[in-house]
Parts: sequence; C-alpha cells; structure tokens
Amino acid sequence: MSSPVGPVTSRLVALVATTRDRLRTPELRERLDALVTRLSEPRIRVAVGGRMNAGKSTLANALLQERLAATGATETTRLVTWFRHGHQARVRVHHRDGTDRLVPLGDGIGATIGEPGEDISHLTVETPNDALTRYTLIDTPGMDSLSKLDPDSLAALGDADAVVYLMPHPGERDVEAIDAVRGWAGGLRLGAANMLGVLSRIDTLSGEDDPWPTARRVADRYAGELRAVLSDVVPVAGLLAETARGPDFSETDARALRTLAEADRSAVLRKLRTVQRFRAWEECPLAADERERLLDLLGLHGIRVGLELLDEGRRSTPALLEGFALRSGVEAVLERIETVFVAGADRLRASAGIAALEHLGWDAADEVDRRALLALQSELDRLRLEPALRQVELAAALVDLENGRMRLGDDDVARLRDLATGVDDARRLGLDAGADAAAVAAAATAQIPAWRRLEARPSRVLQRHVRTARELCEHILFNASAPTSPSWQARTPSR
Ligand SMILES: Nc1nc2c(ncn2[C@@H]2O[C@H](COP(=O)(O)OP(=O)(O)OP(=O)(O)O)[C@@H](O)[C@H]2O)c(=O)[nH]1
Ligand SMILES: [Mg+2]
Repeated sequence: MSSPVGPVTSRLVALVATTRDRLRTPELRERLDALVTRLSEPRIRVAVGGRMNAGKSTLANALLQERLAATGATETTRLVTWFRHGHQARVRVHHRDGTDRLVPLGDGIGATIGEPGEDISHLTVETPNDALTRYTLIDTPGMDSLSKLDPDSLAALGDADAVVYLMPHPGERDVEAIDAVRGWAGGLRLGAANMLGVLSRIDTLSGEDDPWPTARRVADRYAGELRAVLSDVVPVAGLLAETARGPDFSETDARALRTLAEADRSAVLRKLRTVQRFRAWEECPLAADERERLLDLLGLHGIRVGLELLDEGRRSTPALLEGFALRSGVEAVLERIETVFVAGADRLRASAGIAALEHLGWDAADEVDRRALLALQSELDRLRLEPALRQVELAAALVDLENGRMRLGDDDVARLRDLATGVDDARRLGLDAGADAAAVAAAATAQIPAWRRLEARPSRVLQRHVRTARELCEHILFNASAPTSPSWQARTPSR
C-alpha cells in the first residue's frame, strides 16, 4: 500500500494545522480543518475526465477490474462518482445541503441513483477493491453535457491530485475543455506534471482492421501539440481493456469465439464489417443472443482481435484475456498511474493543497487572522523551494513555452521538458533511468551555468522559469552528492 502522506505534504499539513490554531474566525478554521482532512487522506485522488461519451466510465472499470461504473452509448454518468477503498460495499449519496444517506451497492452506479427531487452533489462508492488501495478514483460526467461545461465535473477535476483526460477524437473542444479544467484548478496547477491524456476508443478512430498504426500516429501528434498540458497521450481500446481486466468474459464466451473462428473466415470477416450485418447474419453458427453478448463485451474490433488471438494459439480463457489486455494498450495507462501519479503522490498532493490555499485567499477581516495568514504565506514560499514542488512549477514553464510567452532554443526546450517531467533525477537530466550518482552530478553540474546565463535575459517570464530550472538542478546536484540523505527522491521507483 502507498504510504499515506509524504514528507512535503506532512510539512504542509503541519503548517496548515498551526495556522488553524491561531485563527479566530470559525469559518476560516473550518476551511483549514477541511484542508487538513483532505491532505491527510490515505490515498491520492485520480480523476477521469473528458467530453461526453469519451469512454471515461469504461476506462474507470478497466482500472478497477470491475464493472462498477455504468457505461452506455448516450450520456450516462450524470453524477460525479468517487470510488474509495472500504471494507463494506455501499454507496454514499451526498446531498448539496451537506447531508448524506447510504444505499447498498447495486449494478451500474451513476445511471439511476437518486429519488425524484433529491438534490445530489455526488456519490461515493466504498468497496474492497485492490486498485483502490493505491488511489481513490473519481469518475466524472462528460464535461460538455447539456452543451456547456459541467460545473460539477470541472470542480471534481479541479479538486483531484491527478487527472486522466480521455479523448476519442481529439480536437478543438478538448483544448477548450482542458483549459477550463486548468482554469478551475487555480491557475496552472494542473498540467504536464499531473495530467495524462488517453486517446480512447481507438477502434472507432479509423475504419482500418488494425487501428494501432493510426492510433499511434494520432496520439503522437496530440502528445506533441498538447505537451504543455498533458504529460503524454496514450492510445487505449477501452472496451477491450474493460473486458480483459473484468470478471465478465467467461468460458462460454471463449467457446463462442472458438466456434466463430472455425467458420468460414472470409464470411465471418465480411459480417464483422458492421454491427447490423453481424446481428442480421442468419446462417451464423452462433445464436443471436451469443452474438449480442460478444458485441457487448468486445465490440466488432474485439471480436476480430479474439479471432486473431485464437489463430495465434491462445485458446484458453485466461490466454485470451491476457491477449485482450495486451492488445488494449491499457498497460501503458496502468504504468503511468503507478510511476507518475502514485509514486509522485507527495508532490502532487502538496501542490494541490497549496493551490487550494491560494484559492482560499489571504484576506481576513480580523487582524489576528490576517497576521496568521501572512505568516502562512511566507512559510509556503519556503515550502515551494522543495524540488518536488519546483517540478510542478516547471510544468507552468512548459505552458508558457507552448503559448509563446517564453522563447528558448531547441536544446534548452528539451532540457526543460526533461526537468519538468522526468520521474527521477536521472531522467530529469535526460539520462537513462539507471544512471549512477556520479553521472547525475556531472549532468547537473553541466546544466547549471547554462540556466544561469539565461537568467540574464530581459524577459521576466523566462527569468522566473530558468531560475526554477537552475535551482532544481542545484538541488539534484546536492542530492547526488549526498546519496544517503533521506529525501523525496527515495520515493520514486526505479524501473
Ligand atoms: N468500440 C468501442 N466502444 C467503446 C470503447 N470504450 C467505450 N466504448 C463504448 O462507448 C460508450 C460510452 O462509453 P462510456 O464509458 O459510458 O463513456 P463516458 O465517457 O463515461 O460517457 P458519459 O458518462 O456519458 O460522459 C459505451 O457504449 C461503451 O461501451 C472502445 O474502446 N471501443
Ligand atoms: Mg460515464
């Protein structure tokens, strides 16, 4: 299990708690109490966001290895739904007036819960699920439901520590939606450091039998175009991932696939061109309900993949499931969630906490309160020097680069990108993951003067960011020279 609160977050919690005790206004105290509670949660919050019908709930189910979130072809998720680890499976219905009630956990959460007239703000599903021992997952309604950006979704994404943003066909509206999320999150907190893009439903992207070449090309293009705000764009066949990792695909389904594989292949492939043809296929060796079930579990693309897997000799149910998982691309998402989000929990959460404090504002009517908040502000300035948090600041530099507010040569851009997004010191300096402390120290030493030279440029924006880059390098150098000192670095996994 992930350690509850990391060192930077612990320092922040202590600061907030001390300030809270000095405050006189009950309302302010309550807000800081709420923040302490949020920062002390045992797991980070990973939210799944995107436009309507992007495949968010499907991916959520794939991550959870259970079909807990309702999925469907029309607008399906209407309420922000939190999935938290709990020993008893149940749903908490939260009302906007702050009260809540418990209901048993049924099938397909999010579609039908709630009584008429009940004003629900969100749901929390508590369930003993393995994935939820690593992070809390938040499924959100499509951001553009009702043809405008949904405020509940925006708020949920803004309150998360990290976001997986899904796009079936990336486009202008996604850029707009991502900007809106970032605006809500308080300036530039969400960005390349804590937002991962997923190119979803890749089988619907092109009409080709093998969707991967196009999917990779499109994902790469968007990873490039959106690199200021997304750490990467990973292609995924979500439906295949959901079935591969879920409990529903049975021996009976495997048998149905094997029967289909034994039929005349060219006829089968012709019928698999469209859902209508497959459904209307009268001489099919499978009954209509068996075909319907395969469509539901795998889609046309998944059925074709199933036939290919059988041709490769994957005949048993476990072998097929493993093949589906491999062909879905979901491993890459799981890997990023672990190595970037879960491993970076401390810095992600501390920066979310600082953003929440900034959001609170520093104005207080009471003189004592004002002084306490001022003291907190200067402590926060000190805390921001933590390298873990500097990296989050550098994500803002990437945004400024992308928007043309700052200009750098290609080499410096590459170095800055590594510094801002590398998951360990070696990779922050553009070295291989396994590089030793001496190599890291040498690379840091080599970079420092280059950043210092750039600090002399007239642009304020540039000065600020390259100073952050230089200070980060200095800290890495310090770390590499004193490898036994306990530090935030110890928490990043080696790959
Ligand atoms: N063909 C195909 N269909 C998919 C894939 N992923 C999801 N779907 C289907 O697309 C539809 C929408 O998926 P959902 O997961 O409900 O989408 P969502 O983003 O949660 O939708 P809202 O909650 O309404 O915003 C469902 O019918 C899914 O079965 C995929 O990879 N391929
Ligand atoms: Mg949904």
